[in-house]
Amino acid sequence: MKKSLLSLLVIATLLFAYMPRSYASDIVMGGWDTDGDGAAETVYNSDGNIKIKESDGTSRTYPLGSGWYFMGAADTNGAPGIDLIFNVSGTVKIVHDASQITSTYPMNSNWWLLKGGIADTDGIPGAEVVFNINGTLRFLHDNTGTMKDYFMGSNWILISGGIADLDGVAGNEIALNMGIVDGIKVFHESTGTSNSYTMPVNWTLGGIYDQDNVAGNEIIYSTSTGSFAINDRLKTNYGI
Ligand SMILES: [Ca+2]
Ligand SMILES: [Ca+2]
Ligand SMILES: [Ca+2]
Ligand SMILES: [Ca+2]
Repeated sequence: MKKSLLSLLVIATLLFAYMPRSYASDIVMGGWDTDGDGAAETVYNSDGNIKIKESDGTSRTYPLGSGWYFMGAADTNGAPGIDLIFNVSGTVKIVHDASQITSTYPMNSNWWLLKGGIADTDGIPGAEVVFNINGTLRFLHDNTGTMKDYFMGSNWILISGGIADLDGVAGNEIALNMGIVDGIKVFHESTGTSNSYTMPVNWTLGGIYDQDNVAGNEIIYSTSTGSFAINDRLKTNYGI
């Protein structure tokens, strides 16, 4: 009897010791150096607000409004600090913790983020955010607070891993599969131009990597007759 009472006391003490200290629903989203001072902050979803907490416990809070979805973290404005990118009910918002400014980009349309679409596409510091809006590529340049649209046609898909440096010049290109007739199109946002490559009816992507050991990645694919490389630096398509 005494022994079981003691056990209960021990259990009660342990329970008390390990009880959560507060019931606020702070959920960690990740750790990034959001203010650019060289040390990581912890970023929380705090009851629908974004809370950024320093290692010393101090914190800053950014309300976003309801119905947000975290799209990613990257330096988007080219200034020190990792910026946080959100879809807030169809509007893009970017939290800049270093300046404590939240930028808002109304999209006025249905859109979706390209896979791998948070990437530098113009060679100017800061990642762009790249969307597909009914066939139009939209580049959000947070460093200037502007967006640029380029209509690519209504029938294309991004090649898997197709946001990559393909010409050896700073900035990632966008490689699109335009279908049987139009082949592959490589879009250069830095110049607003694209190169097109005729493709056979049947081909299988092998990978996108630096095959020729010169700056820039090649698009490698196979057909029934062999293996080939699209080299956008040389604007050629040849057997390997
Ligand atoms: Ca920091
Ligand atoms: Ca850029
Ligand atoms: Ca490039
Ligand atoms: Ca190469």
